Amino acid sequence: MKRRFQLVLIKPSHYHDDGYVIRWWRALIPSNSLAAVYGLARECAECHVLGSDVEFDIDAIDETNTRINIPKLIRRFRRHQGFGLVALVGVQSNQYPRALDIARPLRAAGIQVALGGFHVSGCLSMLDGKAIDLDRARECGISLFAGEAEGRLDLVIKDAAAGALKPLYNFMKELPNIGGTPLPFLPADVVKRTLGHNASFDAGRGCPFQCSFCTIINVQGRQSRYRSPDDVEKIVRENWAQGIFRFFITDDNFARNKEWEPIFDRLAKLREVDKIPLALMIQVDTLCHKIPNFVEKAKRAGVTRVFIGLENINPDNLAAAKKKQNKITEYRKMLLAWKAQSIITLAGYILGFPSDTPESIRRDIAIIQRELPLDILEFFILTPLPGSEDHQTLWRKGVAMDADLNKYDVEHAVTDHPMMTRSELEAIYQEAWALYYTPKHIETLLKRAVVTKIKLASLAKLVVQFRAMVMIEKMHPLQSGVLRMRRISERRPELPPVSALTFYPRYVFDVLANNLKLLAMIWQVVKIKRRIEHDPDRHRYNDQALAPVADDDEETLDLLTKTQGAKAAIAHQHKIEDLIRAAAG
Ligand code: B12
Ligand code: SF4
Repeated sequence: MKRRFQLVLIKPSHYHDDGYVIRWWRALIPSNSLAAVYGLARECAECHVLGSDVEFDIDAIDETNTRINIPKLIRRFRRHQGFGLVALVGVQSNQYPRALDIARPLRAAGIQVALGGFHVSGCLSMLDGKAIDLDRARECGISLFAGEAEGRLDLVIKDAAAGALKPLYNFMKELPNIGGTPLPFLPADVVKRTLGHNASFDAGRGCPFQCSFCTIINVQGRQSRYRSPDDVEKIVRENWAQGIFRFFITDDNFARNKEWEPIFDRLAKLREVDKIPLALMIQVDTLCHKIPNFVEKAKRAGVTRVFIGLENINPDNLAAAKKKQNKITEYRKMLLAWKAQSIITLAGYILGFPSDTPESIRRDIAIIQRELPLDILEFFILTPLPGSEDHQTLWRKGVAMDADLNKYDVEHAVTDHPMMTRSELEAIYQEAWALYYTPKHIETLLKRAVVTKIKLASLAKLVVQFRAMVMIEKMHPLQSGVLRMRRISERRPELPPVSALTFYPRYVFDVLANNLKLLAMIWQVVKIKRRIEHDPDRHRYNDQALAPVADDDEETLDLLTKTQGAKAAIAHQHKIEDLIRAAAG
């Protein structure tokens, strides 16, 4: 009889403010970290890395949509005399406390556990090897993995099979090339537990910029490493064979992927020649429209949604975060370029930069609504995430930061702000969603969608999702899903226990109340959508945001006149234009 190595890959979720694990009947997007490690594990099994007399049983579990049944897992490992490994995959800082709670009973049962992802990698890249809380994992015998697993997972699996996992695997100094490595993949039954039947893959890693709040550059580096167009085609075809044709390309900045053009060309061929109805979402920077053909080729490749790291409209704030590449004078040009291709624009917007106040944030949101042709705005609280330069600076100076890693989810204030208390910052963060997603502005967004030929139903769905999640479920839309699942056993162990008599009535009430509120919200947006669809003048709609960029924008737009930083940015731009003119003679 062949021995069977049990490889269970778990992507942990984290605890909501209500004390329970965030888990849904259907989550938003499948985890790409899980797909990446699953793809590598599948290759290890196919190559028989443990010899020809060992077979693999591999499971991928995403806790955001699947319950981790610990007693069942323990029974399974006992049946196989502990021959296997539980890998806690893609663990972010906010997920680290939950990951340890999953690991503890497994370790107590003698099961081998390894843990990797951004928390461990970020800490080992920027801190002292102990911070933050890494010793907690070591104390219960969890093996830590820092860096990327391409070309290394077999080593961990072999050590686990020999019962000799090392306490630490640290590959932070050797970032692998990812071209030609096993491809990210998740079986259809895992993908089916998410909404919209999406798959995800990273076509590249690394970003050349140096934003001080960013962890990515310190974990994945600043050089572009990429998959080949052949690799990307294989990913698409393998998913298409399971009926999946929508993809989230997770590169933090696809515009700086050195292979963006051949990859787009190949995707365009798959759409136009092979008739795969691709629908893609990508992430880019605010200067992407300056790359010749980038936006047009994105359209041909099948991009329907683009996420832009806008972050802020005040140049002083952008400069404070070393995000000088974001030029507010280019924002309208860039957004109009995407609109011209009928692509839905989503932008990240960070609150809590040093010169932000509740008043300035309210003013800035109103300016965005009026003057920027942007569809979806996503708010985040500026957070010193472990692995970022910001965090390293505060940590070295000994500045107080919240000790609870569960709160490092970019939705909580975890350190002091010069102009606001932590609760004021959290309050304006909550208010920001309500300020942007008003019924009036939703109507404007849908009217703009008609004239820019964006499918009203697609935008309406996104608007509901972004409005509802924060207002009803008190959760960021990127953590969202359909029908929140809660179990009494998934309450955070540090919190006082709750009796079944209190838990179940509260749970039933919350599910009913929240879903009724959601239905009311959907109905409100549907009514707005229908009103617009029946308006005979809908194709003649115009407003300041949709107007072409004009020479006098810098005198008429609040975007370019309301802050000192904006005025300085305009003066700087004029100086550069003068120098270019002088150089040209
Ligand atoms: C795609 C993405 C999402 C997607 C999907 C989630 C996912 N992880 O795939 C969505 C939109 C849902 C999302 C949501 C959130 N995200 Co996100 N996301 C990303 C993004 C852009 C890519 C993730 C990815 O696929 N990376 C590529 C994979 C291959 O890298 P990896 O995860 O590090 O895994 C490699 C190694 O670490 C290693 N490895 C990983 N695990 C293990 C385990 C073992 C045992 C071994 C041996 C090796 C190993 O092998 C892998 C292959 O090399 C990253 C940024 C980034 N560049 O990674 C942010 C990032 C991970 N997200 C982040 C955050 C904060 C969030 C949210 C909390 C935001 C919010 N409030 O909504 C939520 C959390 C929701 C959730 N359930 O994850 C932060 C985490 C920072 C930190 N220090 O914790 C990041 C780093 C971005 C940032 N702002 O800095 N996210
Ligand atoms: S542009 Fe985005 S990925 Fe690049 S350094 Fe800045 S925040 Fe990080």
